[in-house]
Amino acid sequence: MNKILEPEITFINEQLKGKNIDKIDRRLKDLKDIFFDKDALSNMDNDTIVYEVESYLPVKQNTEGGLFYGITYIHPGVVGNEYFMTKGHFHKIKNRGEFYSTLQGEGMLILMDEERNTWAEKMFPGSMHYIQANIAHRTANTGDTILSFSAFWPSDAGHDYATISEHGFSKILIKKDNKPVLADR
Ligand code: S6P
Ligand code: ZN
Repeated sequence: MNKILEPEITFINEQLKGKNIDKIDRRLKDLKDIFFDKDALSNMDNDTIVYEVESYLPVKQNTEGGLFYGITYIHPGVVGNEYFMTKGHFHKIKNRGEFYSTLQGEGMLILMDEERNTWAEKMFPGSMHYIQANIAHRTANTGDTILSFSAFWPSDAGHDYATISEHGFSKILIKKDNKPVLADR
């Protein structure tokens, strides 16, 4: 075989393009269980977009041996004093890791192990994050502009959202004196 092919996707000028790009958005109404301050939440517009994800899924979900790629865009904002953030999840097959690499903005990658120890890593353009197997992960936008990052994960990893939806992380990331602080709930 001697063929020179075009790439299936490109990411030029912050735009992911190609066939089969899957796009989703998550609005406040989809995230009711994750934010701590339910009063603040009830006074906000349910339709506010918190984050968007564009993914390139070249193989079927749950395929062993494949890889997925996605870009997450988290809008700036707070619910009460908690930063806009993703739902967060363990992988369904827990021993699957993941890479994140920050494109724009500033934020925090919040990590929690199975014993519910929670810590965070700063995200800024160019920061790289290796999320080890068996670790729940969530990202929060701590800046005034969109936080965007690339993610690379195994196609059989899947997502366990239920554990976080029910029990949350053991700490929340709040804005205190204009700075992000990991606080006990
Ligand atoms: C997938 C990867 C990301 C997230 C995205 C949204 O394993 O970690 O693409 O899906 O950042 O977060 P969440 O928690 O709503 O999936
Ligand atoms: Zn993940």
